Amino acid sequence: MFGFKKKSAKESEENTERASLSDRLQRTRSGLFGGLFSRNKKVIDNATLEELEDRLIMADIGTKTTDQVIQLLKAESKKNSDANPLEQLKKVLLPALEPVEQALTIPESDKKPFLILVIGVNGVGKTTTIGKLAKRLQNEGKKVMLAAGDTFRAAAIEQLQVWGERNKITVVAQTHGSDSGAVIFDALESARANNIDVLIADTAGRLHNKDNLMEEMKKIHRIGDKFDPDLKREVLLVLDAGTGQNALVQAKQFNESVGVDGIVLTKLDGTAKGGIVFSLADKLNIPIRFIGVGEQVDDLRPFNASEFIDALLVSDEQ
Ligand SMILES: Nc1nc2c(ncn2[C@@H]2O[C@H](COP(=O)(O)OP(=O)(O)O)[C@@H](O)[C@H]2O)c(=O)[nH]1
Ligand SMILES: [Mg+2]
Repeated sequence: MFGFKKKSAKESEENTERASLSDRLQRTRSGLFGGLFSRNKKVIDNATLEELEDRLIMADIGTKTTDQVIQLLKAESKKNSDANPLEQLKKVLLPALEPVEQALTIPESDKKPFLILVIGVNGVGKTTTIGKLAKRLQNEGKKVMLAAGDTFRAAAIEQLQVWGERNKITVVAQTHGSDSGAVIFDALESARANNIDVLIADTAGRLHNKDNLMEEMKKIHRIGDKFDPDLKREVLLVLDAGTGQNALVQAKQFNESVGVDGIVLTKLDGTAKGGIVFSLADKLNIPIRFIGVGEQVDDLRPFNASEFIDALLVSDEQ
């Protein structure tokens, strides 16, 4: 870690957390910056800049952001040539991610529940994320209910039910093949009757073809209005970081069809393509609510731009 001096107990604790985030992001980190900068090498020379440029492109950061980084870094190193290159990099990278650091907040309201509609293609980690998120909200003292809106796959309903049982969270479900909108409508009624704070609804990720999937999502969205035109909600899109530029394509499609309020970027622990977070921030500017860095229940973390960048910039030698 660069630039850290004497630490208080609290700071050391935060550092341990950050260190473990950097472990989780190890593949992206070593792909991006591994071996490029040493503490003793103060000046960023042209060869290093060229190598960095290649790596940023390889990491799916996108050409535009890559150009910005390289240009800014060139200017920065001219201005202040004995600055720590990692600090310069952080200065350049942080403004790219800060605008999408916006936490998911559940508004205090007499009119419950708040609906979180979880959408995304098959296999990105929707159901797993719902489990993690439900637990997190429960720990914050919220009453949570789940709706098994992925009626397309029987296994998806079971997966959610198992999860609900383990954590003592009610799961509203109907049989495989039933109408997803009807399940969510039922769940909304039940949640209101039971004074539930947050209803998290799972949805299907594959329906014959893309148009079909988008139509279904629109329909489900309308169910909320039908239940209560004033229903407060969050359309939460789950994306698998490992799919790189594909994640960006999916985000555009879902955003155009239903409007996305927030993104969860999963599987950052297993991929070298974590740079996609920069592309998403640059191209779409949709808040990134959480990142998924593992399969365990506490592996869903609020997205924090500074922590994320620090985790990527941990120098190899320390
Ligand atoms: N390593 C890792 N695996 C994850 C993460 N999130 C989800 N997964 C795994 O991805 C697979 C698909 O997840 P699932 O929730 O069923 O996806 P869904 O089809 O979108 O509901 C499962 O094996 C999960 O354990 C993550 O952040 N990291
Ligand atoms: Mg699922």
